[in-house]
Parts: sequence; structure tokens; C-alpha cells
Amino acid sequence: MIQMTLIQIDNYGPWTVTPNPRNESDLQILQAELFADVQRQFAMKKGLVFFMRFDNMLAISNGLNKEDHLRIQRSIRNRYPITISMGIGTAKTPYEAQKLATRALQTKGGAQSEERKEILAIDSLVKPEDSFVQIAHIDINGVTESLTDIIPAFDTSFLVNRAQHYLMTKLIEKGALLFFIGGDNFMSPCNELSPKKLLQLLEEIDDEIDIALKAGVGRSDNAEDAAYMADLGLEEIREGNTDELIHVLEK
Ligand SMILES: Nc1nc2c(ncn2[C@@H]2O[C@H](COP(=O)(O)OP(=O)(O)O)[C@@H](O)[C@H]2O)c(=O)[nH]1
Ligand SMILES: [Mg+2]
Repeated sequence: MIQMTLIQIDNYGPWTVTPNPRNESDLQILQAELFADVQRQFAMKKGLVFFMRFDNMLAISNGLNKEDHLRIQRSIRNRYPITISMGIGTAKTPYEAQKLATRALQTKGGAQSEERKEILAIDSLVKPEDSFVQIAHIDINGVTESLTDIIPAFDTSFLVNRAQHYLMTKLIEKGALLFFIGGDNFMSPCNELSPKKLLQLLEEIDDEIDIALKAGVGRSDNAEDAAYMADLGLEEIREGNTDELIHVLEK
């Protein structure tokens, strides 16, 4: 079972324009610093946060209990001009877990409600003995030599975005999520997705849009170790130690 936490800035939309629109550069700094801050706090407990839309972030939070979440909320409130609410859900697939987390928070009030402040809405927490996280670290082949060093930067970015959209479209059908993590890299929390099925999806994308992908898959009882195993799996492929497009490692 995977546990996911939705982290949402309270009443952020109205705040960005009250009393007048705030400088976009300042908002970007706030969002980037909040992401780094929340990431550091989840990482202390082996969680992993994805920035998603910045005002809404999703974390794999296996290993974090109610008090851990409350402490993060308090710490943010003490140091930032905004507060954060959270919803927590647990399920067999990441898609289902974030759905439960979202629904729990939605029932406590809207993202732009003035009344809703620093809510912690818990649908479900994972039991230690049921805790399981599978992550795929997916990477585009040869981006540096075929694109980064040759075509305009924006064109490379556009292509990476296109790969992301195709991956998301196929993965969501399997209950898996996909997040851009920088460069030409994506991470997919993908409990319940078999490596065989993932391989099939990657091959389909190569056929459809001519973008070659590979993936390391990691499994553990927490996000940090699962992601690290996925990184090691990807290194195995990059170093040519395997001819497969997918390499699975467990810890
Ligand atoms: N966030 C993150 N970014 C990475 C990672 N590995 C590589 N990158 C980024 O992806 C770019 C391309 O790296 P890589 O896929 O190894 O090279 P390629 O063979 O040219 O596709 C790098 O320049 C980094 O910006 C990683 O593990 N995590
Ligand atoms: Mg690459």
C-alpha cells in the first residue's frame, strides 16, 4: 500500500492578488522555497515530494504519521506568509491514494476559502507491515548529444514535455502517476504496474512519437529507498550492464 499526501497552500489565489497583484518573481521565489522546505521535511522521514503545480504538491508519505504532518504545517506557518493544508490517503495504487487524499481535504473546504486554514484531513494512514512503494525513474535516451547540444533549448524542452504528456496519458490508466523531476527525467509512483506492462508502454511511445525511453524501477517500504533503487537500476542500463529497457531493484 502506498500513502500519499496532498499539500495545498491555503487561499493562495486570492492572496497572490491582495491587496494588489504581487510581483511574479516574488511568487516564484515563495513557491520554490516552499517546495525545497517541504521536501527537506518529508525527506527527513524518507518521504518524497513532487512539486506538481507548486500551489498543490503531492508527496509519497509512507513512514510519516499524523504528528509528523502537523509539525510540518506548524513549521511552515511560523516562517511563511501563507499556511498549508494537507490530505492523506492510502491505497493499492498511487492514483487511488491521491484521490482519497484529495477528497478528504476537499470535504474540509475549498482551496480558495477564507475559512479553511491549516487543515489536516486524514482518510487513511498505511500500516508499517503493509507499507510498499514502487517507483520508476524514466529517462529519455541520448538527450544531451541529440538535442541539448544541437537544437534550441526551448525545442528540447517542448519535446520533453511531449514525452511527459504521452507517459502520463498511458500511466494514469494503470493507476500510476508521473512527475517531471528535471532534465529529461520523470518519476512515476507505480505500485501495481508490472515491469512488463511498463516496458510495453515505453515501446508504444517509441513507435508513436519516436522518443526512446528507459526506466529503472525501485521497490521498498518507503519512497526514498524505492527512488534510490530506481536510480541504481537506471545506472545499470546507462552503463550498458543490461540490454533491457527496464531494470528492477528491490531493497
Ligand atoms: N532530477 C534528476 N535529473 C537528472 C538525473 N539524471 C540526469 N538528470 C538530468 O537529465 C539530463 C540528461 O541526463 P542523461 O539522461 O543522463 O543524459 P542523456 O544520455 O543525454 O539523456 C542531465 O543533464 C540532468 O539535467 C537524475 O537522476 N535526477
Ligand atoms: Mg537521458
